[in-house]
Amino acid sequence: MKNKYNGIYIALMTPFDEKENINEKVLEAYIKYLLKFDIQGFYVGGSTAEALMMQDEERKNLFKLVKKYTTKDIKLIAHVGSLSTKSAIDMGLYAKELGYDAISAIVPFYYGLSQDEILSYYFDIVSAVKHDMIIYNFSPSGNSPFTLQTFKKLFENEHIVGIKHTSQNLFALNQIKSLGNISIFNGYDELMLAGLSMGATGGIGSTYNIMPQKYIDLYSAFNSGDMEKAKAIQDEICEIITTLIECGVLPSEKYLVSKNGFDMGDCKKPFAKLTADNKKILDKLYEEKLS
Ligand code: MN9
Repeated sequence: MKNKYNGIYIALMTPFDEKENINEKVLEAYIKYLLKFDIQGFYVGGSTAEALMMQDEERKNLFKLVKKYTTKDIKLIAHVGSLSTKSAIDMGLYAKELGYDAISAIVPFYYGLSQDEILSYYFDIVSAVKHDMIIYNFSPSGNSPFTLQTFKKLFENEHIVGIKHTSQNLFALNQIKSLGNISIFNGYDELMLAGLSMGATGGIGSTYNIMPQKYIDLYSAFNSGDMEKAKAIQDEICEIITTLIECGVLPSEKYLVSKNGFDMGDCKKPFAKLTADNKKILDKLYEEKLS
């Protein structure tokens, strides 16, 4: 049974102190708070965690801490994607040993890889780690690094059980769905309802950190066929995300979570700090729509 990861997974943020080290106390308190919501899992060490700006040892430490603080029976997916296959395998083995349910990996995004090279990256990881793998389909350039034929080959592998589809191409999501009974996570939160309509079985998102209940409600409204409610929630979400994009998504999310009492600190360099003007805009957003 490949399709076993469904529902709402928060792409967990990493709180940092002034020296850009993981703030363990805040992480523990923040996880405790998020566990009060009816979510199915955490996606750990992804884009939202700023993991691509961390060293491997720090990424592994994050896996260890999140596992330790997650005291409820929810699923944990460790993102181990790296430019280096060896690093990805090393982090994957570590996450599996810690008891993570699955691993996930972005495609190596620096060199232009051929489809065969992309295939061998994923096959090398899963044949070494032998654990469930969720492909992370995201490309900042906007073009999918994968062809449909590549997806077909990937999903024939017994370990490759799902995809986090962070792409505006929802026709592609639907085509991927037709390849087999796999778990499909919608990746762009502003397209959550559209992604579900085209076949997503859940969602993984960064903006879930600032409004988890909205995604839980949207997902359940969709599943119970209450499209009007689902659409109304999606509209609210889109309005909020428009402001986040205007101010910078990750720094804004950290600022808003900090307003909820969890001091996330600043994003790692080279992310810029929020300007005073942006903070004013976000204060207003928080008061009007998020508190
Ligand atoms: O994890 C996130 N995508 C990336 C998913 O970080 C690349 C999304 O949650 C976006 O941040 C969000 C805003 O565009 O949809």
